[in-house]
Amino acid sequence: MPQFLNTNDADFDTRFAALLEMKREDAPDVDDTVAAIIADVRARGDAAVIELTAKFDRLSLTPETLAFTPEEIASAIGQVPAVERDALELAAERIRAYHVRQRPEDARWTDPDGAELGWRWGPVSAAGLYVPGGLASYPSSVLMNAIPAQVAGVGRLTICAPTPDGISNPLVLLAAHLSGVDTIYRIGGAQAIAAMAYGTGTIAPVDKITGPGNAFVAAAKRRVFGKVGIDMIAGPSEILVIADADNDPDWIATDLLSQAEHDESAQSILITDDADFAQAVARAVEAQLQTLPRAAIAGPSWRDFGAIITCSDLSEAATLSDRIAPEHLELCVADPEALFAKITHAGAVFLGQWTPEAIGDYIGGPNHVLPTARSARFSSGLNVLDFMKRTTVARMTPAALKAIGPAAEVLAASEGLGAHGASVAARLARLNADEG
Ligand code: HSO
Ligand code: ZN
Repeated sequence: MPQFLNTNDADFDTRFAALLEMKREDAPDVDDTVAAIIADVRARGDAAVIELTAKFDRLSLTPETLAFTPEEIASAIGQVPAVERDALELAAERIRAYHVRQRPEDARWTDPDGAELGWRWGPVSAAGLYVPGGLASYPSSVLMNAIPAQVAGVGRLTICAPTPDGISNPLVLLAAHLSGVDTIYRIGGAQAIAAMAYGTGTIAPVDKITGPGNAFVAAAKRRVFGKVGIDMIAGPSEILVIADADNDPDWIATDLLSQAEHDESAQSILITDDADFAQAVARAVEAQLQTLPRAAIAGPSWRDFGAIITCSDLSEAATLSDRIAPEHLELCVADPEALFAKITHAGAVFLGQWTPEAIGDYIGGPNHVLPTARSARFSSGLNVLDFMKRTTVARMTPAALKAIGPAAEVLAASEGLGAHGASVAARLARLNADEG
């Protein structure tokens, strides 16, 4: 059974605070191992990557076979059934169309002092995407990571995807192909992150690394940060559903389970203003868990971290939601726009009962790489800007320098930085002389 909370209960504040503080993941301490792997890859390049891949993935490679050949990619893609290919193509198209709208504008203007100012956006030169192996090898996540990079104009896109025992997922290769990535290395773990960050004889280094991974990958990303940029370190998935009584309890139950089935540490929460509906959803979840294929994952997640909160009205629901700052927020209420207006912190919002969160995971268009663990308070989902940087630009005319230069001289003197002041003063002196 999940936790049941009611905002009218005397102990609500304490219990809600405990829910927010709940520690869901015990990250194993792999940092020393990861540090050694990174050092090894830096020192020995390809040889280290090949040895570590043989050890962890039971796969024997040479520098020539580190990457899939175009023929291998084409033949794997050829195995994908047409329905799956069509669905993935539609997803890629829709995700691209959404992300194209995120392309930022450059700016240039002349201010009242005559200074020309602005900024110019440009892509990072090369990005590396990590695609985990095993259970969480999601083709949809390949699209969600690679397409924003491609739309940003990143020149070179590389993927690292482990293939334990040589087994790869054809849909991952197809998703890579649809996102314009043609260099795919069959390596994973901390060694893949190190190879992308520092480069090896065969693997060219990148400037930004994104994509989810296990504890080793997360620790490696933290360690190479600074040498390269990284995206967020993703935690287990979360969903918060705010629903009024005018919903089918079965639909809401499935929505809650849709994120619970990702991970035993995932968290699904329902907030409703109707106590009977709360009970109906709880019963529906239990019933569905009897037959859900991934009940062995969703069940523990729901039991250990799930919660059903009954509140007095939807405004109160919005306030609680903001304190949770969920990764995904479904607003299954009569007027979802009005409720959305009251929400400040959420990674992605799904309006109305016809918008299950799974639409956002696959096909809606917005990105599914989203801030978890309450980080929606200060960060956003993966987007085109994550693969771009902004260069500022300034140009002075003589008149502009005359207008604002003297203040720079004053500030330079107050900081004791003589050359700073002199570089302005020299130009102002020339202007005064030319005029004089
Ligand atoms: N809901 C997950 C993403 C995902 N779902 C991939 C299905 N496949 C994290 O936001
Ligand atoms: Zn999902």
